[in-house]
Amino acid sequence: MVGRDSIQGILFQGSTPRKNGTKLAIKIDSHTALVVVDIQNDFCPGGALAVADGDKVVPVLNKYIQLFRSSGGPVIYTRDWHPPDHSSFKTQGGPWPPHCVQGSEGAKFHSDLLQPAEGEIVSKADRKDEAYSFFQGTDLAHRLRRLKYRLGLRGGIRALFVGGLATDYCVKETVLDALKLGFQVYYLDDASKAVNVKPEDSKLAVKEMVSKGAMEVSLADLASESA
Ligand code: VGL
Ligand code: ZN
Repeated sequence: MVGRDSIQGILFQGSTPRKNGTKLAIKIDSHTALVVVDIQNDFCPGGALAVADGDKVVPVLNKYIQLFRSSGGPVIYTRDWHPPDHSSFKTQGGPWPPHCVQGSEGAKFHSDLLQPAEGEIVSKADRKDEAYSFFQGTDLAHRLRRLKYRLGLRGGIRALFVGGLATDYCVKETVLDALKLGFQVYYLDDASKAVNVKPEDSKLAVKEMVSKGAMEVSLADLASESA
């Protein structure tokens, strides 16, 4: 049954009641942006910093991308985009094997991912310093503000849906910064996988995001209904 809070178009409706007993209902429209985090070859099986089952999120993210495209919600693709001597590389005393080197095959988006349109890509950690959040050292916040004017939006972008690789690094830090900036943030649990340097890292990351105000959601929570 369609409740009295239903709104025209696509509803984001929790199939299970949330903590306060209410169901979630959020319309995906031009005020809601999707952030597809680092779906790059190096984070997928066979890559330099492979996340277990990293490629499994590709078809799921493609569904979110199609949903946002058909609902008028902006889509942003982020990428880890390091110089060959990046400070996070073991060769430079950092914690990671060299990965996502600018222009390399490993830095390319997974070939099954619905590819970005021109202007939808945000690159980070493209100089010496490490950054896990896509709000750090990038123009992402500025771009989200600019979308408001380009789309003629009253109120601008209010909510961000964030999913991808990896839950315990770039997804988490991007979500936490987005919350600090005042966005409503939805963490896409079915579209994210963790590095899990320690096996419990994924769980801890989700716990932290949720405790700071993000909502954990999946495609199964999506329903399409009309008023
Ligand atoms: C990432 C480790 C190193 C990520 C990037 O995208 O989560 N993780 N660089
Ligand atoms: Zn990196």
